[in-house]
Amino acid sequence: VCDGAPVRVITPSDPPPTYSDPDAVVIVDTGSWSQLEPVQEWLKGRHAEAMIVDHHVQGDEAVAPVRHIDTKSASACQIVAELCRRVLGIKSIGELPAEVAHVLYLGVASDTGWFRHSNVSPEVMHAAAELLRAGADHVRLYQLTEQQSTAGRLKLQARALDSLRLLDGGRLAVMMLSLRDYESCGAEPGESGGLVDLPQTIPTVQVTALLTEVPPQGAGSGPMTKISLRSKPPGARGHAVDVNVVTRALGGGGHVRAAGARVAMTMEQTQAEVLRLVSQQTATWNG
Ligand SMILES: [Mn+2]
Repeated sequence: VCDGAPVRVITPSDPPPTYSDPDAVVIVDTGSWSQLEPVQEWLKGRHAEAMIVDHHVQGDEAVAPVRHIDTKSASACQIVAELCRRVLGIKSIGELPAEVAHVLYLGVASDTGWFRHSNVSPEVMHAAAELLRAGADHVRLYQLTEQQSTAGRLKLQARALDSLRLLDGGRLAVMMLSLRDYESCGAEPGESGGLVDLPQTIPTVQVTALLTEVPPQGAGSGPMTKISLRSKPPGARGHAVDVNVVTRALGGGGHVRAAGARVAMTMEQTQAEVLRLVSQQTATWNG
């Protein structure tokens, strides 16, 4: 995606260099220590130079002294596009350099489910139009991100769908993927992205949950489950589940419509907890 741009990717196995001494650190799309853990020590030494640009509700105030947060933005890239416009002193986002617009378009498109989710707004469509005007290659981005499936991922999708259970009177759809499922499908841990959305095609379903078994974190560690939750926006009756409330009760966080957590439980125990917390919200619904 960043073809030719001077970008360096840092991963937990390839940590940020201790010698590097940046003038500023901008943290984008998160503001919580839980998600910044691999670089937490590195960041703490650069606290005075750190800034957050984010659109999530959650965040730890201690992460950075400057926090630019707009929870109404569909995507952090939408905020970054506007900041770039101001930094460059140009009239519109449509005048951004093409290589900058290109990567920002990907953030805007993927955070809105390619302009289908409830967070789509006139503002985000306008930003997307301007990013196209600036030269974002949307066809190439779609191929690079949405048409890169593997046989393993498709088999994993079959496993997930096969595990589907409808609970809470058909309002909650739960799918589970064990470590053995990944292994037998020849799939990598990251290959379950997007699967959580699939049961939303069932009309009665209000909340979808994908529970995945987390590999043991060392000798003697107990079971761990990763939870991904999605909820549909209010329908004709005006009912909707706030999945952020559910994951917060389990030590996680996110958005009203999309949230996640990691818990020290088996997948079956996790399902019971998710069901209990979702039905707390749906119990007040009439019909
Ligand atoms: Mn985001």
